Amino acid sequence: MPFTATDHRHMARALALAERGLFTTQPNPRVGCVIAHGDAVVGEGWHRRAGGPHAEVVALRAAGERTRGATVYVTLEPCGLHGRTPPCANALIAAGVARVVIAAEDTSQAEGAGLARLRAAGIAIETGLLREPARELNVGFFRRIENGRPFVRVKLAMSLDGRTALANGASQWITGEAARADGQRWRARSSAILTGSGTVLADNPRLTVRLPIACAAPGFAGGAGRSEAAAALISSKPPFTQPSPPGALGGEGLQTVDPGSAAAVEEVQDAAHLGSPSISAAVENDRNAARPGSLSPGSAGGEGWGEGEAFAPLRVVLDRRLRTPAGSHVLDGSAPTLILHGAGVEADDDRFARVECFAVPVRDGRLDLAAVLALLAARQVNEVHVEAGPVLGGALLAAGLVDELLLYVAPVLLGDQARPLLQLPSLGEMAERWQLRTIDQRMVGTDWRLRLVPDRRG
Ligand code: AOF
Ligand code: ZN
Repeated sequence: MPFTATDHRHMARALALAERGLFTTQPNPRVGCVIAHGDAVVGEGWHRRAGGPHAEVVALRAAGERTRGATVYVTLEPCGLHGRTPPCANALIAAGVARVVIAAEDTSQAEGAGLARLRAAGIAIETGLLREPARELNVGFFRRIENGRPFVRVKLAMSLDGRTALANGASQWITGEAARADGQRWRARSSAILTGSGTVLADNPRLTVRLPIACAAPGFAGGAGRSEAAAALISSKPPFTQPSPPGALGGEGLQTVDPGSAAAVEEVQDAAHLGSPSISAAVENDRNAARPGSLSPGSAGGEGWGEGEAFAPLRVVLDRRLRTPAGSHVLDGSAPTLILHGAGVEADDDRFARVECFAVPVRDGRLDLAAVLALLAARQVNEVHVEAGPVLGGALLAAGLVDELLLYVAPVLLGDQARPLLQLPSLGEMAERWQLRTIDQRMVGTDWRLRLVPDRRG
């Protein structure tokens, strides 16, 4: 049976709820759930953190007695396996729901037979409503489950003439404050931040998440107290819009939005504008609820996402010879940190006392990048955010391991002596050129932000 406008509206709402877990659910997926009788919503929920109740359970609790005969809209197939919490399939059966509408199938639950159990209990199951945006919201989770490696997003900042630093290495700053704040939000949604020892030596980055406080704090209401960054994000509406791929709705807005900010509301509206018209109404409904301070307890899992609740991404440094010097920020113990090095290399001092060191195979004189990603996937890393120099960025691209380039372009010129964006093998003919596809383009403050997907070559 085709999905109705009501079905679309409820699932869009479930997606907006799921997106509130953007910074907190790792390594779990972001999942939202709406329980309804026709147009009337009787319960809502979203998954907040690993170990906590799943979206369905939160929504069932909110609905109480009104679950009997209801339709459940959930952005991910209900689980049939007992993980950190009991299977949602059982809870749905016990609650007496009549119908379950699912956006995306959960490929990690193949063994769980949750759907078969629901069917056997006489519950009608329908799948695929807004599947694409639901998968987009969990790109890393699905990449890890289905491909055995994390989703790799490489962040780069360059001048208009494609340079990332002066010849002497100076690079702070090419892009403006708004672009740098935007970059922080992409860091915040990732499970790990990856760099190379060259970047550590050159820039001594912290690789921690520093979200603008006004965006992160509960009760953020925009207006006068709004941070620079939030304001910048609000003004970052695209002057023109790429045609979005079918079903890409909200992919963009939903995935970049900070659920606690007024900017979020604006960006979700962008999402609506980019995608299916059925999203707009749900987004409109979510307008006020998107602010943590205005969530009613029980309606969507209690109060919203707050400061200090965000997951701290793992800092990962590729350092084959353990060159990271004492005093580097990445060694300060302020965030979980993993230093990956070649076999047989050992530090003869206590530089690494506050971090974990781990050996990975070396290939052609470099750490084997596929092995690095497999290792991170085994540690439940969903999205990797790469902030590195031209060597590591180029090597990842050349190895076909980049899923997305997040490229900030500043309207400045650094000249031909300055350093290039990516180090890639030299090309003999144009047919060998690297082809990228633009999936989003917009202004962030005074800079451009492009999101690009490398097309596989050959
Ligand atoms: C979530 N949140 O709302 C749903 C999930 O270890 P557990 O018990 O938290 O189970 C995690 C798995 O449950 C997860 O990988 C996914 O397959 C399934 N569904 N997970 O974190 C949710 N509905
Ligand atoms: Zn579950």
